[in-house]
Amino acid sequence: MDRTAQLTARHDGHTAPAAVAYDPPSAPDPLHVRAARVLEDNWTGGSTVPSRGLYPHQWSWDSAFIAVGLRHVSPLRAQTELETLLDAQWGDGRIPHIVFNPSVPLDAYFPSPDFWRSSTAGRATGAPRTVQTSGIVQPPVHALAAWLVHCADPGLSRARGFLARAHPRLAAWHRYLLHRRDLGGGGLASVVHPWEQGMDNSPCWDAPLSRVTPAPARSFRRADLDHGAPEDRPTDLDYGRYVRLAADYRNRAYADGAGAFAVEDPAFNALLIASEHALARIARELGATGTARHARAERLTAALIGRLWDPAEGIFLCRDVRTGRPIPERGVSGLVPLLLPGLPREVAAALVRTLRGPHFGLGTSTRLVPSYDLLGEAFDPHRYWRGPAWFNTCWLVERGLRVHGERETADALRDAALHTADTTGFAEYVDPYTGEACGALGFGWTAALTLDLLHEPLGHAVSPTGTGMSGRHDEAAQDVKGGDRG
Ligand code: 9WN
Repeated sequence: MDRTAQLTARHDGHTAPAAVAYDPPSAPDPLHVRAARVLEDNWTGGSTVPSRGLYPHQWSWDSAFIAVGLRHVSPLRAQTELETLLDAQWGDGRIPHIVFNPSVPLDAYFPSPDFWRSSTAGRATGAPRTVQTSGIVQPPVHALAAWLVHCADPGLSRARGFLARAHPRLAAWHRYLLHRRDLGGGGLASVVHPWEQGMDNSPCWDAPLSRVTPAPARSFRRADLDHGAPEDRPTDLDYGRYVRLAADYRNRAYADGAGAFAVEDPAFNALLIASEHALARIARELGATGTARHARAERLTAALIGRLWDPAEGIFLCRDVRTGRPIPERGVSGLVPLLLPGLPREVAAALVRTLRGPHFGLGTSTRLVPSYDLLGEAFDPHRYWRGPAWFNTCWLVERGLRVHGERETADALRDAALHTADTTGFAEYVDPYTGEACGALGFGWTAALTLDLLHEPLGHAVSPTGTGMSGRHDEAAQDVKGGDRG
C-alpha cells in the first residue's frame, strides 16, 4: 500500500484499523548494512567464503581482504578469520591458498582436497594433518590485514593475545617467501602457479604458460562452470595448464625450485613489502624495535625497482624467471606498487600518469581500474583477469593514490567503487567501461572493502604525512605508509 492509500484507509470508516497494517515505502537498507549482510551470509563459523556457490571454502588473500572490512563490523570475527587461516599453515611456513571445509561435498569445487592430497603429498614440507588444504600460496596480504585488524580494537586484540600469537606465524610465512621462493636469486619472491598470484588468467601469464603442456580435458571436471558463465571464466586450455602445473608440484611433494613456471610479480612482491612494514609495526607493538624489518622492506623495494620497473613504459612488469626476461604486458599488478611509501617520487608520478593514460583510462574512459591494458591485444572486458575491474585491486590502488597525495583521483576511485559495489550487488568483478556485473554476486572481498572504503573519513583519509586520519584509523593509515619511523 502506498502512502496515499494508507492515509485514505485510515480515514475510511469502513476499514478496520487492525486490518490496515502500516506498510512503509520500501527503501533499501543502507550500503553498509547490505555489505555486512553479505559477510554474515558468507560466514561459516570460523571464516568467510568468497562466494557460497563458486568458492565454498576459505581462500588465503580473500580472507585477508575480508578481515580488513570485517574489523568494522566485528573485530573478533576479523581476528578469528585470520586465525583460522594461520591454523592451516604448513611447517615450512607457507600459508595455503585454500583451506578446505570438510562439510562441503568434494565435487562442489575443483581442484578438491583429493587432488591436492596435502596431508600425504605435503608431509615432508609440514602440511597439517587435521585440515586439508591446497599446496600453493597466494599474495601475502596477511600481516597488513593483521595490523589493520589490531588497530580496529587494540584492547580486544591485546586481551586475546592476537598479535603475540600471529607474529611468529607471519614471520615464518615471510621467511618461506623470502628464502624458499627467491627462485630468481635477486631477493624477490616468485610465484610458481598463476593461482598463486591471484590474477589467474592475466595475459601476463600467457607466454610462460605457453610452455606448459596442458593436462587432458577428460582428466578433470571443472566445477566453476556450474556457477559462472564460460565467457567470463578462464578457458579449458588455461585450466589444462593450471592442472598440469599443480599436479607436477604435488608430485614433487611440493618442493620448491624445479617447476616449469616461475615468475616475479610486482603486486605479489609489493604486498610482501607492505606486509613487512606491517610486521615491523606488529613487532613494535610487542616490544621489539621493528627497525630490521623496515630496513628489509626498503631493500625489497630497491630490488622491486631494480628488477621489475620499466621506466620507458611507466609501469612495473612481471619477470619470467625461466627466461630471465621481462614480460611485456601491462597488468594492474604493475600499478599495485603505488601502495609503497618508499617509492622514488618519479616512479610514483609515472605510475599515476600510466593509470590515467590510455592503457588504463582512469578518469577518462574508465572509473575503476581495469585488470589489464585497455589497448592490449588480449583485452577482454568480461573475461576474469583479462580486463574487468576488481575491487581488491581498486582498493589497493586507491590506498596508493592517497599514500602519494593524489587525493582527488583517490576520492573519485573510491566513489566509483562504492557506487559499483552498490549497483551490482557486490559483484566479483565488473566490465571496466560499463560497470556491468560479472562472476559471482555477494562476493566477500567486494562487500568487505566496501565497508573499509565507507569508513574512510571523506576527503581526508590519508595526508602525505600520515596524519590526516583520526582515531583508530590513524595507525592503520601509517601502516600502509610504513610510517612508524618518526
Ligand atoms: C583459484 C577466490 C579466488 C580468488 C582469486 C580468483 C579466483 C580461484 C578460481 O577465486 O581464483 O584460486 O577457482 O578461479 O582469481 O584471486 O582468490 O575468490
